[in-house]
Amino acid sequence: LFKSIRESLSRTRQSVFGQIANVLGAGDITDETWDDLEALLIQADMGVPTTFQVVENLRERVKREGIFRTDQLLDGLKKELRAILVDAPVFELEEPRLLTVVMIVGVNGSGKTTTIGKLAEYYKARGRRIMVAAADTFRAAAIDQLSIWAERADVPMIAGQPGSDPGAVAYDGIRASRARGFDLLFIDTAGRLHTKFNLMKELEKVFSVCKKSVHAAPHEVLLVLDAPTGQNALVQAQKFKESVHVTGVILTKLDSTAKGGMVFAIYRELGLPVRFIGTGERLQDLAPFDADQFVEGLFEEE
Ligand SMILES: Nc1nc2c(ncn2[C@@H]2O[C@H](COP(=O)(O)OP(=O)(O)OP(=O)(O)O)[C@@H](O)[C@H]2O)c(=O)[nH]1
Ligand SMILES: [Mg+2]
Repeated sequence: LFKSIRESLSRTRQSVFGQIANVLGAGDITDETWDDLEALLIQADMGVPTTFQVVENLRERVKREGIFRTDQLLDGLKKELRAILVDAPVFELEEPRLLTVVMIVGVNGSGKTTTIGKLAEYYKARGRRIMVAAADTFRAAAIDQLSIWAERADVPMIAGQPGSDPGAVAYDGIRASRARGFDLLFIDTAGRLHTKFNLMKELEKVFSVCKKSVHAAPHEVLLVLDAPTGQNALVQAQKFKESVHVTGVILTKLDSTAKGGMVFAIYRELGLPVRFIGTGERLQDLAPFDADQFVEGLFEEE
């Protein structure tokens, strides 16, 4: 059974957003109300600039709508939170074409390889013909790890020798997908040494191989961010954005953290849509992101 976004928000809800409803007990709105709200949102890992914007917009809304009691605030807060999650552009991964190429990038341990297994399972169930390519060639174990997930999802994998050129593996993946009629290729990449120029250069190479080999490829470059790392993940994200054209985020391990507020910072500060949420360690623990469900899930028990 697939775990829902709401279920994986239970820690975030219990430790922070659930408290907001309590803080907004009946009474008149005062300066203290705004201070308390601000403190809670920052505690939710929403980031300072995003928190300020939400609170500022809510204050304007309150003025406009003539609201003066705290227990009337929650509804407006939900609307302001929802407004941060602007509608995403078309998800190219789901557009019909002969071959869709998707690069999966992110620091080591963020959940790239696991997520590729989950994505393969998810899209296979939707009738796609999927192949995966092991372009994380830095570690010998990385290839084995992807092959375990490929086997679980029952999809074929293309790999090279450990230490071989990641661009060549990506190229082989593209060629094999075409030759065998697969329409969706996920490319796993290395995550080590993200502060060194080397890794970013490798990613750029993989990117340019995709670009040269398939029209408009890579069609998506999905950055895997580890929710428990909170605001640090945003700093990493900027580095990846500087070297490859990142098109979206997959936020993993939401189930094991209270830092769900990060989603708002991803939209507002990185300007990237969240496409999927990692909800656990199993093959099925992946949920497509839904902004309405997400905002409701922050406040409501199942
Ligand atoms: N709870 C939870 N754990 C997850 C989730 N996604 C991944 N993990 C765990 O995170 C750990 C790292 O996952 P990997 O897929 O190996 O990460 P990676 O980015 O490929 O790491 P490198 O190959 O070292 O760069 C594993 O123990 C996974 O089980 C998730 O959504 N929830
Ligand atoms: Mg990996």
